[in-house]
Amino acid sequence: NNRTPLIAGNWKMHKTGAQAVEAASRIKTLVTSATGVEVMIAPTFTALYQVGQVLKGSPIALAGQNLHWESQGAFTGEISAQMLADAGCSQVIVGHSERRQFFGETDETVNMKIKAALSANLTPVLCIGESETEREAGNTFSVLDKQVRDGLNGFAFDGQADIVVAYEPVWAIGTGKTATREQAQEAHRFIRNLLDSLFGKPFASAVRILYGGSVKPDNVKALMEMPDVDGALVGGASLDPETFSKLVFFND
Ligand code: G2H
Repeated sequence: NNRTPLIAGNWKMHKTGAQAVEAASRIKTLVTSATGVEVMIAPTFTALYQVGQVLKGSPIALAGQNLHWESQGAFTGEISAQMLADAGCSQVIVGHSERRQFFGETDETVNMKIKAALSANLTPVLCIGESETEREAGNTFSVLDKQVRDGLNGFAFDGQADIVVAYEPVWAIGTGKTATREQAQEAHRFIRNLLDSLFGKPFASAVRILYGGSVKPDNVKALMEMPDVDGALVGGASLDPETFSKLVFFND
């Protein structure tokens, strides 16, 4: 395939502005010689603008961790796609399992956010994944099917729109448990086939499907060798620039 791997760091609720700037500058230096791989980092909202200034002129993409679906209005505490773009973002994480679990996000709100991101020319990183109970009950594929179908409801591929999907089995997030690479590949293949049936082959063969959930330097290479694993969405291991850069150089 000709998909460019994407290594994405999700800093979650970590780092002050100064700490974020320091880490971003260090990452920028460490990954300058990386070729054939795209890098993205998602700091907190309050650090976005500053980190964007640091990353200016570098190929590292800046992303928000969430957005609201309206462009502006009386929505206290929310941030719009336009505001993320204004702060320097080109991408945004949508529907992360922590947002679904702790902040009441549903496939319907995720869908509105996907549409808002696309209309502001931000690449959404749509996060999906089953819980431990759902996997044990044998419902992994039906859960993924619903999350993809409802999350991307109304989307039509026009040859342009860039969407990234992140498969993050909830039981592997921050727990130290990683899905085996065979489990990841099986889920990724299922997602790609579904995207093919919903939006056609040109979209399905171009879309990057990232794996997320306790990705670390010692397991990234094995995961990346799987044919439908196109990158990683990394939490814990993205916080330290040296560790994160090892993920970017997964092939070395
Ligand atoms: C999954 C992942 C990043 P971690 O949430 O989105 O976090 O790598 O810490 O499991």
